[in-house]
Amino acid sequence: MLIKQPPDIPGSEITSEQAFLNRRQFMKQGAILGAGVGIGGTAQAGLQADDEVTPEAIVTSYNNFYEFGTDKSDPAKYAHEMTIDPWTVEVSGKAKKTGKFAFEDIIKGLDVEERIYRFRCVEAWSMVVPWNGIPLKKILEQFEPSGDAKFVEFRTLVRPAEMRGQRGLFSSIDWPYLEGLRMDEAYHPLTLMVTGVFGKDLPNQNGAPWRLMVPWKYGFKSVKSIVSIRFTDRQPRNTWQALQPSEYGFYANVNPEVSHPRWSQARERRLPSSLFAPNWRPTLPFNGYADEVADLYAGMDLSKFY
Ligand SMILES: Nc1nc2c(c(=O)[nH]1)N[C@H]1C(S)=C(S)[C@@H](COP(=O)(O)O)O[C@H]1N2
Ligand SMILES: [Mo]
Repeated sequence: MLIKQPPDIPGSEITSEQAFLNRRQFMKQGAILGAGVGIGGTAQAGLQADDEVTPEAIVTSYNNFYEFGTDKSDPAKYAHEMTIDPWTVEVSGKAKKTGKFAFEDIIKGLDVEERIYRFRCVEAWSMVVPWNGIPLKKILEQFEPSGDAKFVEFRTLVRPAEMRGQRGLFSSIDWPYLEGLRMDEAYHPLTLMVTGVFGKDLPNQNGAPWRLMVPWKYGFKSVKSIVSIRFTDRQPRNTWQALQPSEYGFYANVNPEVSHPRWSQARERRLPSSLFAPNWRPTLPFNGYADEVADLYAGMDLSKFY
């Protein structure tokens, strides 16, 4: 993912003693958590028996949000500089209702659900995160997309004055950060527009006030701090694909059999993980959600559509 620093170098690992302590603390709470945060229906789809929720301190401090810098610790340090109120979202393209909308008007009246999802970054680390959010379908339907809307595209805020990673020529990313989904992926019941985490408002570093979450795809699909939703008949050219098409595609479905050109995707480091005790585990097809989503890709060669 990273351009100036390969993802497998030890410096990017969480090595602190605190991380170990958090993990041990968490394991002690595991039994309580299993009983107390039991949730039904699709909320637990894909979770494996040994999945434990990643400590909140890690979820909110080990981030990728290049608008604030490329180091994992940069977003937590600098994302508070981003103003999220007021927040306006522009809806455009192939839909009946388009225009500029206040964020709170879009989500008004829609139920926020808790979904505990496995989360797998293309860099081969992973977490388990209790997100709060609204099924994307419920949000998009309000705009009445037309029949020829085959894809939906999302863009992140561009505001260099508040987003230091967008200043200057250091970054090779052509802002805004852009991502897209096929409409059937966007309407899948697992696809969530996230507004919170651990039962609280989403911290800026995690993509406030709202960000996408598609649990069977690599993390880069889950675009943060969205200000634009566009319905289109053409497959969007997403940021990482534009940057490095041989390494990142449009689909980005988690797939242990398709290696990244620079590393294997067969296994992942479940955080907290340290240099001395790397918490490796096998990566699962579609990140463990194959039963729910494999049908979406029936007949497609997933080594070609990566
Ligand atoms: N706008 C924007 N969205 C983004 C990114 C980014 O750099 N900018 N990074 C992506 C990547 S690579 C990952 S792994 C996830 C990280 O989400 P988290 O920090 O909440 O764990 O956000 C994704 N969304
Ligand atoms: Mo990522």
